[in-house]
Amino acid sequence: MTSSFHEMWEELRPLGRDSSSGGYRRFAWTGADTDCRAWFRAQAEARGLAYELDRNGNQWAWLGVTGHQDVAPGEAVVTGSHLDSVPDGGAFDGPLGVVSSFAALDELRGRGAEPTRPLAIVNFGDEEGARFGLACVGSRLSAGALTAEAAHRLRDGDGVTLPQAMERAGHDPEAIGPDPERLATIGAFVELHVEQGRALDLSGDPVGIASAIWPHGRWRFDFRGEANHAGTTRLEDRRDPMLSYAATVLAAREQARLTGALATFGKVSVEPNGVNAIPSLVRGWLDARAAGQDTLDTVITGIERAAAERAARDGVDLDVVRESFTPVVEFQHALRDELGALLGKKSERPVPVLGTGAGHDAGILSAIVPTAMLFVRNPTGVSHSPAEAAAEDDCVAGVTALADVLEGLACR
Ligand code: HGY
Ligand code: MN
Ligand code: MN
Repeated sequence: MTSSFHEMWEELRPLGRDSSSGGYRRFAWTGADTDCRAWFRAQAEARGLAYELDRNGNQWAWLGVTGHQDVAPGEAVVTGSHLDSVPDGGAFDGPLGVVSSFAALDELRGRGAEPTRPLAIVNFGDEEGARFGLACVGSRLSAGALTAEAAHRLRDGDGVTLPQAMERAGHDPEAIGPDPERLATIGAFVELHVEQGRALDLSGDPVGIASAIWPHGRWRFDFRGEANHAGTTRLEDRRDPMLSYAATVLAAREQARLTGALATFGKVSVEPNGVNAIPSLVRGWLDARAAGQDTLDTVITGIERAAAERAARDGVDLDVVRESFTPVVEFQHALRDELGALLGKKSERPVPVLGTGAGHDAGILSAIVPTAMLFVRNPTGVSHSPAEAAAEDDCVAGVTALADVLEGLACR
């Protein structure tokens, strides 16, 4: 198993990696994404698994059946994650779950375990939403949480629409939409993921089980002022949206500090973006998350109020658009406890159960099918950065844990 993990990891490692930053740029429907998809398909075929590309561009590899059409409702056990990345992302967020899934299958075969239920590995498309601004597009479309019409309106930073990008990558954009029959085959979905925090490092455990995902969303703040000459326009004559934006960034930080939430402006675009011009438009994207819905509402209201007050002082117009939102996810207790019991058999102490502020396809699916997650220790907690890490021993422990779970769920 270790060798199959290692080989797969090495094959995947160069795909979509930027040599200057060392980070990954595996954005949906780009060449790097196509390379990752080809890798997935090759892994499936090398193992004699039945390969399927669904209407939304999610890839599936089935063991024991010729495809989802052979599977009765609730019969399948499915594992997997995603291969796309944030801009200059790390190697583990997503790929660890996909590579571990194939390695866990190899481990099961090595153990001589005989599945009594169909097993599938999935690579969900466009989990990060790095290109079109909305996370988990593949799973949302399949789950009916995003309509085809709304997806058709998505555009990337260059104005390319999602349908155009799909077409260029050889996928039919007219096919996208809900996939209830395929999802109904899933009796349990288990996503393994690198931890995006330090809870396991602090507790000294290589593997943990997810309890819940914080409610989270993305909001776009458009501050419109007036372009003018930086060297000749008196301060009192300016309508400078950069000032309103800057004050809003500070207000977001303050709201987060006061409430124990998280609020981040990580992406900004400026027009005309000239060093000697007062901007006409500053567009900033807020990512906000909190343990509870009430806290998140308080934070967003506070930030919007601060932005509106400052924009009024600056003579700037403000529009705020909520671009995406995922409510709190509480993973199914029965499945979570089953994972705890399966992993507990081999461990001297209970496997830790932890919440996370990060979003996942598992969270989207949890509204429809029983879903659980395994986390693998991240020694620094750093994620969405080239510095993201996991020790090889911990990756191996993750594969073993996933194999134990799949054996327990599917090989009885
Ligand atoms: O942004 C997120 O939470 C994620 O990692 N998709
Ligand atoms: Mn991520
Ligand atoms: Mn991820």
